[in-house]
Amino acid sequence: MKRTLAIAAAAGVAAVATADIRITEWMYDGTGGEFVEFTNIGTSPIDLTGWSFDDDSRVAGTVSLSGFGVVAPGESVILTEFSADAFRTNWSLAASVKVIGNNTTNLGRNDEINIFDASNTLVDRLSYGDSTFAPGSIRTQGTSGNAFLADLGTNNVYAWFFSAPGDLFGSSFSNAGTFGNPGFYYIPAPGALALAGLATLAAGRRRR
Ligand SMILES: [Ca+2]
Ligand SMILES: [Ca+2]
Repeated sequence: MKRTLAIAAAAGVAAVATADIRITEWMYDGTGGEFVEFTNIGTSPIDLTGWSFDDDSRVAGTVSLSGFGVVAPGESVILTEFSADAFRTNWSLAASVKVIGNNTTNLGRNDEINIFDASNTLVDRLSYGDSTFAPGSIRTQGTSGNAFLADLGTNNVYAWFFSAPGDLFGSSFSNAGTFGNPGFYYIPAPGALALAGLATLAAGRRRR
């Protein structure tokens, strides 16, 4: 394992940790305050003490995420340029939703979201830029972007789509008129996808 990491580092390839924290939503600009959402998609609590965020400069330790503390399975937490209280008020979030506010390492139209664990190892990355290097991908200005579970952690911005009324993520308008679903991520129940697959298969058989 150590040898693998050393080889990856020597090759300039970012090693990706196995911790189950993923980038699950982002809005790079908006009067509701730009934000990034991280979710524990695993089945065990994860302590984010010592973890950090950076944008496209990719420097571990730039913005501390220690304030999130232990993130429970399924829990979504928020990093935003607003104050934490203003953000919760804007999106009508409960006080229990963890928000780290006043982030000054802001996101631009073409930028990157990086999270690092306490060992400064990259855990997840999303590179985006609808105009520069990913033409045709979404521009999350005032409306956030989401991706489904299977597409998380792949750094494929084309798998991301706009929050929409009635979606599985419970999207709604903020007081400022921006649209998204900070504080919640939709994780299908175990077996739900398999059941959906079987239903599709059965429907196909009936058609035949
Ligand atoms: Ca930036
Ligand atoms: Ca969300």
